[in-house]
Amino acid sequence: TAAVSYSSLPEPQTSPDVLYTGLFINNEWHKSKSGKSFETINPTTAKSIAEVQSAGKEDIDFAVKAARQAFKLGSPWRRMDASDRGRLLYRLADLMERDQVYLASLETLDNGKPYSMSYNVDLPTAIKNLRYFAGWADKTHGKTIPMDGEFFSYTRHEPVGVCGQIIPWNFPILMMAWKLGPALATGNTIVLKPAEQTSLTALYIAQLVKEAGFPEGVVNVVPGFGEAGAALANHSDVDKVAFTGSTDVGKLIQLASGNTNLKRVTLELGGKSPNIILADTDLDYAVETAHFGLFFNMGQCCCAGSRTFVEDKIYDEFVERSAERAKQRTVGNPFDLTTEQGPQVNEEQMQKILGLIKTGQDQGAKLVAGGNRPDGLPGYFVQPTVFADVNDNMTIAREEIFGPVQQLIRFKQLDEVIERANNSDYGLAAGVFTKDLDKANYLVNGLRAGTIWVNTYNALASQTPFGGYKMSGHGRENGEYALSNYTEVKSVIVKVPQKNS
Ligand code: TXE
Repeated sequence: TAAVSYSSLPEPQTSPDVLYTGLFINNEWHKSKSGKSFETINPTTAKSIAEVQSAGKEDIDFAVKAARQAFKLGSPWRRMDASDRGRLLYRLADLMERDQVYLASLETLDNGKPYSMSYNVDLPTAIKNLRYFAGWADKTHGKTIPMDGEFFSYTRHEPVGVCGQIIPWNFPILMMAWKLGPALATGNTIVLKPAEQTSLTALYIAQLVKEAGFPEGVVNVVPGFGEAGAALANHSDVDKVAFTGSTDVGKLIQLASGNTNLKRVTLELGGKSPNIILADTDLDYAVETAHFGLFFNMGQCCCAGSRTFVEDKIYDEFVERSAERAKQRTVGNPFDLTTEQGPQVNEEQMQKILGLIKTGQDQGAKLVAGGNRPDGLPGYFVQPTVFADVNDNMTIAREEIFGPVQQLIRFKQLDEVIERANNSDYGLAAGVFTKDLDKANYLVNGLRAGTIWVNTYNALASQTPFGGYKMSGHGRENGEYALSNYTEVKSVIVKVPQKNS
């Protein structure tokens, strides 16, 4: 996307060493107290890469204690100048840049995404994100307020405290950066749980946190399954949980907060985003951008444009060109620099996607490209798949597929398409393609989603907030707005002998 800086591509390390597989607590590596571990699988080959320690409830307790200790009044972290918190974040970003080839290679090995993407997109955007929030560290502050009465009042923006951060597997490094940046810039301490499918890069970055010089206990990284996430969400000494993942688990996290200490909760959940293509648009560009809007990252994007609404007049042509483009998409070894599409993250996701493709066919949608696993590839690959003649009520138009499956839906009128686009439990993102400014603005105002792209898709950057309406979650990541998710506002009111203007 335009937001990404493309650099030349150095050769990947196709079998990067796995250096860290433990629990990172208090800047040290630990084994799980239960002795349990789990395999992390290479989705390209379906073979095991390494054994990772599996955090249980006792390990979460230990990590939360470390984070609480680091947050104590008078601790090195609490007494540090805000500008120095920023410097540590800049240093972490520099170390990630130093190790960009290694980290991008490890991400590709563990997640399956093309190395060209992990090197050119995931790493640079994560690094920029940390730098963006590093800059905020000493630039976010409260206000002095002309309060009625003989008082002087001001606000302090204080860190929330110990933050649990539970992240998914689709952008492991980037989601980690989105969570660490604003939390550390504002002075919180962290217990972060990576997704069980993709722990390796988070663990390597944990070691970089130590190398950068963060005091012990400020960032703790605990690999493990949902059980470990649930222990964080239910922990009474955790002040906030930030979660990115499925809507079902998001609901559990909010319930856990209500059942325990009403910890603050921010959620970034699923989507079924509409991408609306009007007949006046540049057809070649719209076909290519809608393709990218859905197939990027193997379709494993919460904001994927997975309901492509195409105006009646150009519908047939759009279907034909989209199917053609999908058939040309290169699928294979993600370390091959010409590969556009690697495997899905694991077998479970692949099976879920294949099941939904079957449902689409059973419910009468017309398969115009793909539909199966490609021949001759051992990993969890799914062919780039396109459905035409999709109706709003079909399962494939309602449920998040999270795979390389495009739904092309016909519409005639603007009013009608706004209503149909909004007829979803989700509201994460939407796209609009038109040359008519009035129509674009009408759609922008009518669509209920946290991000609206006009004549582009998937353009994301650190400066611009991202988050959902409705069941896509609440709270915003990125941008100045993200800071408020990690601060409490304290009003301080001081009696003065005589107030003057
Ligand atoms: O998600 P989970 P899964 C969607 C997508 C995908 C579906 C299922 O549709 O097909 O969710 O994916 C942790 N308490 N998205 O099963 O389970 C888990 O260990 C606390 C959209 O992978 O939500 C992992 O770290 N935590 C999405 C994280 O939650 C729990 C990205 C996400 O896993 C937990 C990923 C519990 N009870 C999937 N159970 C997006 N919004 O980008 C699991 N976890």
